[in-house]
Amino acid sequence: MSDTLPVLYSFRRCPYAMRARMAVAVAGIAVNLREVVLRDKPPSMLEASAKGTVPVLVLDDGAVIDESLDVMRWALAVRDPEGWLGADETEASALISENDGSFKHHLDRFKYATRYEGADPLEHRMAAESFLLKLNDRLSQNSHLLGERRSFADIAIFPFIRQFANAAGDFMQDERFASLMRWLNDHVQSDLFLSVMKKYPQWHAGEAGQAFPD
Ligand SMILES: N[C@@H](CCC(=O)N[C@@H](CS)C(=O)NCC(=O)O)C(=O)O
Repeated sequence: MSDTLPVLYSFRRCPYAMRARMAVAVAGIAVNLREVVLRDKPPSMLEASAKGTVPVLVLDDGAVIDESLDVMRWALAVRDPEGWLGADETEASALISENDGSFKHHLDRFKYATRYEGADPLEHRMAAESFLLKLNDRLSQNSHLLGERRSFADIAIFPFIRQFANAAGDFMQDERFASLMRWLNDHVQSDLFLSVMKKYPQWHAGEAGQAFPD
């Protein structure tokens, strides 16, 4: 594999890394993917970005992009074949800020309640509902969050809704979430998502990494 490809440090199950991988894949940008184990982060990743979160993209000129939304924007600036950046940017940012902010806060405390002292999972599930219903309302009017085609906001948000739905089980089968679940299932079963969820072994220094997308 060429040494000049950008390097993408990623973790398969991380929703932030998923959205970055989907943007890189839709743009058709070849990268060298290094699968990270979060409790055993490679020193080269920490040298590139000391905050120690995935995804991290290291470009061939050494520039580092270590926020998933920035990785998405970088990839789509190279090529945006489906026009993901064409949807209303203000609405997209408002939805993504709420997703990454309060919804993610409640998702973590619902899903991993034991990691947060005093967190009551049901309280956090209830607090997350307003965002889910807001999305459901949009999705009962259009097949995607900002219109009839998938765009930046759908891809940035659905990996987190997937995590929530996996943890919430039957709760999400309620009729109130029908449009949201239809949208979620479409994304989870999409060729794009399946293509970025292949399993790769942990990368170790000195190894070649994986050709992505393959
Ligand atoms: N704001 C960052 C958040 C990334 C993030 O928090 N990723 C998690 C994994 S899902 C992580 O790497 N956590 C570090 C750790 O668990 O050690 C982004 O959008 O890229």
